[in-house]
Order: sequence, then structure tokens, then C-alpha cells
Amino acid sequence: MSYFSNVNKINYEGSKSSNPLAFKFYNPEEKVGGKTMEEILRFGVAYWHTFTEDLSDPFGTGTAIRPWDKYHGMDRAKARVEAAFEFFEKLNVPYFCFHDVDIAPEGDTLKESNENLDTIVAMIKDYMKDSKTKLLWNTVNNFSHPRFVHGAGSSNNADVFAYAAAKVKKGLEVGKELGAENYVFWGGREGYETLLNTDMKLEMDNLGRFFHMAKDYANEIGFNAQFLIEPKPKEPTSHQYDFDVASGFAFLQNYDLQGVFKFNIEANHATLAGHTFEHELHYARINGMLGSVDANQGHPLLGWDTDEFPTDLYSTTLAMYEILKNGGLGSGGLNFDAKVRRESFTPEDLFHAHIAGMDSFAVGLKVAQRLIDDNVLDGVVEDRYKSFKNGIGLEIVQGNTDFHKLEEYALGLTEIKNESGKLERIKAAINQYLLTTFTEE
Ligand code: XLS
Ligand code: NI
Ligand code: NI
Repeated sequence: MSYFSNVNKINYEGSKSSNPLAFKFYNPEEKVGGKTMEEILRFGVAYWHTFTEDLSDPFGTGTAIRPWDKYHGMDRAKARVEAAFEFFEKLNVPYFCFHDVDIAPEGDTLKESNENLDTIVAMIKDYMKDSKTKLLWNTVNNFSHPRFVHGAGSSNNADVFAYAAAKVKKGLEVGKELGAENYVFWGGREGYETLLNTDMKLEMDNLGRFFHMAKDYANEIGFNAQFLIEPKPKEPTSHQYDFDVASGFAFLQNYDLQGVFKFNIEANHATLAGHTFEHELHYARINGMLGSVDANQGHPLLGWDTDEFPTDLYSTTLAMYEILKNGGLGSGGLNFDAKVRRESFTPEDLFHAHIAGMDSFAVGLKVAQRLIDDNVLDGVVEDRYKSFKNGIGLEIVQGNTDFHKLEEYALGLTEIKNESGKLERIKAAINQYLLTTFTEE
């Protein structure tokens, strides 16, 4: 049975192709800076947006009726697995990601939910034997069910804390069973609405305890995946505890978890936090904490998590610049935590959207590699900080000064000369690289 019979395997056809179901820029085998695009980009499909999303919004019911929606319950879950592996193969992606409830419906009890998971996990494991597509990460959904109304690991209700822990315990077992390379914690409802009814200190302490117990259990069962925290500043709560990389990093240090986690950085969450995508990637990178990426983009006019497929080449270029500077993503990847727009409701749109995202990151990769090869930005930065290479600047960075010496030096200055930051010149150079990287081929 085929769920996408109108679509054949997506191949690379080059930038002149007019075939909408072909890659124009993503050529998995092409080498960039010594590695293939497939090895560097490590694309993943998000199960929730691609196989369980019906495109409903607060103003209307779903517009996408998928071929597997004629089934119900566990039959639908099984049909989704078949559809998913057909999709992965046709798109030729190396990875996928899921939450527990994306792959198997919750039962009436925790035990029943776990049994449903066991059935589907066994089926997925079977499909993975004949597939090149591996599990980039899994996670559990500890936010949709009404029991998580006050949060999960930060709930005021200890029974909910225990239930959430039991779900993560199972999630870690599932991750181990399927060979997940990472395990993600996105805060869900870990945050609060108002301080008027919230013990923030207890909630954060409990979250710290929760993460320690999760790591202890992963160690106990020999599940070696990289743990990742995915920051988001708001939505669903008005104050999420993992606001951005900086606050998440402080939390991890505070609770002695710095060595346990890295960050999974989502572009739309960065912009919701008032940062650029590259700011979050950079902040994580310079602290050795860049783990993986949820590749999407927000809408510049909307203040919520629109999770659009990434198509902004300027942004993918600057993101790939950070990723290359990081030496790649290690066990992480570029997971399309992105959904097609409500009006793009056909199964083919799922392919068009992923092709657009993959091509956009392939463009970003090639432009970023050229920017690095030609030392375009490094040269600028190095020149801008040259005052710290000798004289008083060198003494400052070597720790050889104090306020007495600095005052003495300042008193002796007759003139302070600053140089231009050359911002427009730099932006024009990036445009030049964006426009010429492909026309010159
Ligand atoms: C929601 C998050 C979520 C995580 C996984 O905004 O992006 O989808 O990636 O729980
Ligand atoms: Ni995400
Ligand atoms: Ni999101």
C-alpha cells in the first residue's frame, strides 16, 4: 500500500530544474569543505508536524485529511508508521524525531499507554532494519493532556511529577531500543502564569531533581544519547523556565547539570525570545553547548510560534556559518520542527515543504563555507579587536593590569581614536556571496 503514490523518489536535479519534486541545491553526495552535504546537514523529519498534524488552528478544524486518517486508534498509528517510512525513503532523509504520543495513542492507564508504545516501537524497529533513516531524537509529550495543566516536572502536584517521570522513564527506554542519538526535553508547560500562586524556587529545584533522575536512569540502562534542552521563552505559559540559551545555561550551571546537557535550538523560539537564530546558536557555540537544531522560521509580523519551513536564505546562511564554526553538530542534526501552512493541505505539500527547507539549508551551507574559506567575517572581527593584540590591550587580556595601572594609562592618553564598524560593507559582502555562489557554478 502506498500513501504517497503521486510522488517518486526525490532526486537532485540542479538549479535549472523546473521539477517541483526535485532538489535544486541539496545534493546529498556533494562535498562541501571535505564532507558530504548529507553528513553535515543531518536532516530530520518531525513526526508530529508531518504525520499527526491536521492543520487545525484556534479558528477552525483541520484542513488536512491524510490517507491514514481513514483508520482509528492503533490501526491509524500503524498506518502512520508505514506512511512515515515511505516518506523518509522518498525524501531520502537520514533522520526522524518524535514524541511518545505522536507514534502511539495514549491508553486509559499508563500501563495501557506503555503497551501501545511497545507495539508501535517494535514495528518502527522492524522498519528501521530496512531503512537508512535513523532516530535523531525522541522525547515525551508532557504538556497536552489535561493532567499537565500546571506543568510536569514543575507541577505543584507531586502525583503529576511522578507521572511525568514515569513517562520520561519509558521515553528513555524507547530511545535506547530505537538507538536514538539524542534525547530532548522541551519545557512544555514548565513555567508559570502568575507569581501570585507560584513557588518558583520549589518548581525550579524540582525541575533540577527531575533532570538528575532522568540522567541517572539513562546511565542505569546504558542509554548514551546526548541530552538536550530546547529553550523557548513563552507559549504555552507566559514565563517558560528555559527562556533562551543564556537562562537555560544559568539553570544548568546552578543545578550542576552543565556536563549532562547541550541545547537544541529552534529558530522560531530564538526570535520569540527577542534574539536572532544565529545569536542563540552563537551563544551555545562559544560555551560548548550547541547540540542540535529545530530548523524552522517564524513569521516576522506574528508574535507566536508559527513553525514555518525555513526558506529565508540570509538566516540559513548565518545559521550554517555558526554550525560550521562549531565543527558541525556532532550527534545533533537539523530537524524540521515545521508545519505546512493551513492552506497547503495535500500530501504533496509535505514534500514541497521539506524540499524547500532542505534546499534552503544547502544554499546556506555553501555560502557559509565560502565566507569561511575567504575569511570574510573572521577577517573583519579580527581587525576590529586588534587593539587587544598588543600594548595595553594585550596586558588586559593577559590579566596583567589593575585599575591603578589603567588609570595611569588613561591619564597619559592625549587622543582616543575609534574606527568604523563597517556594518553596511559587511552586509553587502554577504549579499555578494549569496548572489554569486550559485551563478558562478
Ligand atoms: C514546541 C517545541 C516542541 C519540541 C519538542 O514549541 O518546539 O515541538 O521541539 O517537544
Ligand atoms: Ni521544537
Ligand atoms: Ni516551536
